Amino acid sequence: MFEKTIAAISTALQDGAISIVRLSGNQAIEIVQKVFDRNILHAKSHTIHYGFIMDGESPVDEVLVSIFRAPKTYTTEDVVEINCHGGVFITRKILSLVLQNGASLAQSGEFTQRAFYHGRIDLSQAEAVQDMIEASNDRASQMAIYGIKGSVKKLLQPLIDGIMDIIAQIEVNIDYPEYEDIEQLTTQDLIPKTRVWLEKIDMILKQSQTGQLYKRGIDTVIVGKPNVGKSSLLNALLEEDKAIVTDIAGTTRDIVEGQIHIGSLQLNLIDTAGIRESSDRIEQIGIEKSQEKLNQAKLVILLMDGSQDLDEQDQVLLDLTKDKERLIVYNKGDLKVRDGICISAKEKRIQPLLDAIESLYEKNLLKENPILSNERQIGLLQQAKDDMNRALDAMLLGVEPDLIEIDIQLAHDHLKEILGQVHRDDLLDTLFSNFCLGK
Ligand SMILES: Nc1nc2c(ncn2[C@@H]2O[C@H](COP(=O)(O)OP(=O)(O)OP(=O)(O)O)[C@@H](O)[C@H]2O)c(=O)[nH]1
Ligand SMILES: [Mg+2]
Repeated sequence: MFEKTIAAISTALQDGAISIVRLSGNQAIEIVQKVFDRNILHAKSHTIHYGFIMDGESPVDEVLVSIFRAPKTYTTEDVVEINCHGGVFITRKILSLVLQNGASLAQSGEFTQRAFYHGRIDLSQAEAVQDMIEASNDRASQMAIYGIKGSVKKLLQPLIDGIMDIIAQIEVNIDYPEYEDIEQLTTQDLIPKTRVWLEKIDMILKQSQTGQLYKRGIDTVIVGKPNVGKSSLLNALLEEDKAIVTDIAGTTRDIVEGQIHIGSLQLNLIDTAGIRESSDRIEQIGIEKSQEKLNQAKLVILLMDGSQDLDEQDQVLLDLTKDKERLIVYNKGDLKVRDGICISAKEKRIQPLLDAIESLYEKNLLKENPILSNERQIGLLQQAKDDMNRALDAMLLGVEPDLIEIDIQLAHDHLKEILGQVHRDDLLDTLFSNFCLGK
């Protein structure tokens, strides 16, 4: 399918022990043969060969060359990998030698793109490859490996096939109304089926949205009125003195951020300016930012000064955060012990809060549930859901199946697009261009 044999450095471009120059395409073995001092033209697939890369008569590097013959390779084409010494200079030199001998420089993601075009993997699997590279925590890497193994397809294919059957039946009814032995599909038959599809789609959507939290970390904002110890808490969580702490109310005016891991959860923490009525212009801006961060946050830690009675300002914050996923936390537990989540940020006694966060998300544990792994996929599923809902609304109004078919067809297309079974080439190019070079 592809004329060109491509080559790229597949390892990070920095000095290291080993680097890999990878080639894929039907000329891969011949090209490497031109710069390698051992005969590999007839080498068996999945074998490794020791020798020297040569620039004419001069040895360039001592290497191991791995041969993978089509079709059981990453791209399904012939693939050759040259394991060389890991210096940037020598790796580039070997790459330029194979380019001089007929290979073309690969674009970002082009190896994976070929695997996709040759049908070895679907689009969701290709995306999972990049997700694995970018994974920064256990959950993210776990989701990526499920993705690589094809979990999204397993999840969606039954839905796609089921919907296809219905579309086919509607079309037969339209095309051959005179055939009496073909069952006539009525709107009444379709309604329960559509409801079941919608339920499934909804469940996958919900789980996938939770999955996103785990993958990218949970945006967590610490809010409270001034001086309750928000910055002290951030510092205690981060185990460093990142935010300024003073006994002056209104110390924090800007957003202070940091990241922590609790078990396999990742929290993207934000400390904010204490929220109160203020006439100070700078503090006002800080408070506006706090509210903006509060709106965007997935988790709110509402901090109270537990050594004092709750006042009107606390009440305002309780109201402001009541619709968010939140934990109400009493600080200054060294001065007064309280029921609920009671900590002392100053003395770095914050275990009750850590436990509360873990148990809050424990119930959502992903386990082995396959889910969609990125915004593109989730967006398409959302569109499929909207299409299905439109179809259902029309059915409930008694519209005939042949008029509803268009929405069902749209839902079907959107589901297939998740797997790349229908696609636009320009979109795919953009998608793969975000991949790593050499992947
Ligand atoms: N006793 C006691 N004092 C604390 C505790 N946590 C913070 N403080 C004190 O409370 C004061 C305010 O702490 P900060 O962490 O700056 O409070 P804040 O909520 O960030 O305040 P603003 O940035 O002004 O909104 C400081 O004097 C801290 O030392 C605690 O657990 N116990
Ligand atoms: Mg502060």
